[in-house]
Amino acid sequence: ASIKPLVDLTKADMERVNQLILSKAGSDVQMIPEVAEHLISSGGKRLRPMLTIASAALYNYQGDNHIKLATSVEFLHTATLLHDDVVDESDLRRGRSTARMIWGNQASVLVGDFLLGQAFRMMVEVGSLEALDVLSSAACVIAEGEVLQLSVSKNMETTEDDYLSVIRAKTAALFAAAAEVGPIVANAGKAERNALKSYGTNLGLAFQLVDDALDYGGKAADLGKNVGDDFREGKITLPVILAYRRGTEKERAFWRDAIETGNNSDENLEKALGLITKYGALADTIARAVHYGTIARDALAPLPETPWKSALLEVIDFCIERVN
Ligand code: 2DE
Ligand code: MG
Ligand code: MG
Ligand code: MG
Ligand code: MG
Repeated sequence: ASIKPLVDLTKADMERVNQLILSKAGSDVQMIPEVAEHLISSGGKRLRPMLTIASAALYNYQGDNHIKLATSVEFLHTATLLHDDVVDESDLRRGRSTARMIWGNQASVLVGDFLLGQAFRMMVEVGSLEALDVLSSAACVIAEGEVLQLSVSKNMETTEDDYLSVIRAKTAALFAAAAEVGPIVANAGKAERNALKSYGTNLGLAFQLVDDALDYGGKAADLGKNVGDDFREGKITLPVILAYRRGTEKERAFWRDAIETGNNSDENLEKALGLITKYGALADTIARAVHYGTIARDALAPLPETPWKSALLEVIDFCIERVN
């Protein structure tokens, strides 16, 4: 499966989005475009803004507001990444040093704040209170998800439900909002909004489940991030929850020592990977992603068969099969 049908269909609009991204990342304060462009021009997939463009096109939207909303969505995403790499103390993203490694944590947080402000200004320019509501609510929910994740970090008693609440908030909320604002600008009905919201939510859940599987099972060269970051951070993701639940008493003691006490040496990462493999925890994490992918697919079932719909359906499989 490929993202190419979506890339091809959104090409003309995404060129306009990219222009707007560069212009709205501008500032007389030189460090702002410098830091922002480091991340903006680092070869991200632009998946979320493409969802906005596609979900407006699905309902034959003819104006320009979807360009601004797609740009807002990408700015929200970029702001979260700048902040995320500070919170996670990450060194690598998209195969490059993170902004915080080059300019420091302070610059990363503050440039993220600038982009957040610009995102909201563009929403105001669009003038849809409904779109503003959906995107500003998503910003709050994302932050809540990160705080919830922080509050359960290094706690091996974290449940699968806790984990799902975290990823629903920190990742799925922005996918959902990106997809929902399309039908909103296109003045489609409530049922159409809900269909795209459900598609986005479930696609986002699948996306983060795969992200969490790749953090253990991926290759650094593909990922552009370090393998094992989540382990070193003591982040409790589904592969860990499943391996812990299925482990022997001795293995469970190992997990508590590694995650709760913080004995996260490379040797222990290897051991953790061994247990995750032993209990099929990556395969089952991917199976869960497939499950949410199916719900995303079902959400689009009522929509007419168009190239846009096919492209959005193919994105589901792309997100599940991706290696980065
Ligand atoms: C990705 O998780 C989650 C991203 C959300 C980050 C949001 C923050 C709050 P990962 P990777 C930090 C900021 C909120 C704003 C600006 C509204 O697994 O593996 O850490 O790509 O992602 O590092
Ligand atoms: Mg991170
Ligand atoms: Mg994070
Ligand atoms: Mg991750
Ligand atoms: Mg991470």
